[in-house]
Amino acid sequence: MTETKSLSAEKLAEIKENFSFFDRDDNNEIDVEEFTQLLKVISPQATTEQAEAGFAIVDENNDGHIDFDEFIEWWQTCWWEY
Ligand SMILES: [Ca+2]
Ligand SMILES: [Ca+2]
Repeated sequence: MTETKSLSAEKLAEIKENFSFFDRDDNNEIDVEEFTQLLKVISPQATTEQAEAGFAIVDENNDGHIDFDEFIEWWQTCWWEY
């Protein structure tokens, strides 16, 4: 699932920066609360229900956290209005 090799170092650094920004407690994982805040920044009209549904999709291994690999996958596929 990791396609990090196809990403430029620049792109990877940019994603990492975003990941760190939204990982407010710096534990290298994004929990559902952090994800909800993230989604509301990207998409202000998003509801908490949408955030929770989105979180479940991004959290591919269902451990209740989005790790950096999962974040990269999602970031590449979901540009929306960002
Ligand atoms: Ca976190
Ligand atoms: Ca996960």
